[in-house]
Amino acid sequence: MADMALAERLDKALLVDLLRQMLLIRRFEEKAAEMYARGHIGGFLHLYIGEEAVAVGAVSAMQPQDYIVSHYRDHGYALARGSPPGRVMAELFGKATGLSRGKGGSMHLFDVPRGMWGGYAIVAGHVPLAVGLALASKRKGENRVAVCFLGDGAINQGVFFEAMNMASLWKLPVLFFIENNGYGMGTAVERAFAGKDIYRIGQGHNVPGQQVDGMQVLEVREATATALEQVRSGGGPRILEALTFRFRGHSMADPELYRSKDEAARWMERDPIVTYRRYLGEQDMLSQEETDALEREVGATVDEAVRFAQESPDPEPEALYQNVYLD
Ligand SMILES: Cc1ncc(C[n+]2csc(CCOP(=O)(O)OP(=O)(O)O)c2C)c(N)n1
Ligand SMILES: [Mg+2]
Repeated sequence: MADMALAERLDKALLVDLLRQMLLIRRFEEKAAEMYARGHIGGFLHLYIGEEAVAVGAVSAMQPQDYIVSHYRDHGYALARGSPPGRVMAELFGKATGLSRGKGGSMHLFDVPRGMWGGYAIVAGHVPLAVGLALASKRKGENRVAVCFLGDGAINQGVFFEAMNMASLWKLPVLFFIENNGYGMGTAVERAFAGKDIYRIGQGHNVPGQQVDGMQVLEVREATATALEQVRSGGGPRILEALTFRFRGHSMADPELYRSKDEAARWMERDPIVTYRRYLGEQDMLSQEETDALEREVGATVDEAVRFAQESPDPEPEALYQNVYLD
């Protein structure tokens, strides 16, 4: 890995914690898939497996006051931001103890005290919301950056350009974090995007962009930190494009006929967790015993999250009328 110089600047506890977070997201979602298959989770479930280095690297570079506004493949951001796994699982189960009180489900995770402002299902519909938060931050003189995560499928929506234009015109503190996993549902990015480099999509609006390897957590972290610094210092919005791949289908019901097994296998060889764990081992940062202990700890956390979700009550019928309008 080319991370050596990056790793030398970080202490061991942080380096290991990044692995722990990626493992937590992976094991959490493997369990969620199982719970879905067993009928405990209804509606849609979009797994993030394979993309963990993006959420963990990016979120670890954010400050606590910053906002996350994300697309619907959102479990990784909430978990990386420190939302309790039990409450995230309970939301997937539609329980009253869920992060969004059981009303949102997998695609609508909200944890406002931790700066997680959703989880949105309408492709690119959340981009203006992120820009709105950035506008509020600027007007109030707050030091808060809105980090808007969107997929490669969202960049061709008109609303993305409208919102980006406004953000650039008014120099708003927003980072457009484009998670390019190669596909929007079953459509390859080359079949949907007429341009060549997504990270340059903001050029005409004076929004600089950069590309990063989304399979390497330390590189994502470093690139995000640099971009955030520039945005925070008043330079206006920026774009970061992370190249990554989802190892599972678009959602739980996807026969994956649009991509080859070879392509998936090539990306899986670069599994962000496997490569990073190997790297930490090579650097004498993590022994086999420590790795095993980490796996056990994460496994116990996920089991506990499922227990919490299963034992939690359904929302009361009256909850249907709550939080619909502002009182
Ligand atoms: C406005 C709108 N159009 C279509 C859809 C249906 N849809 C759901 S996900 C998706 C693909 C989005 O792909 P991308 O942004 O690359 O995110 P990924 O699933 O790859 O993470 C589409 C077209 C939608 N939810 N919203
Ligand atoms: Mg995509």
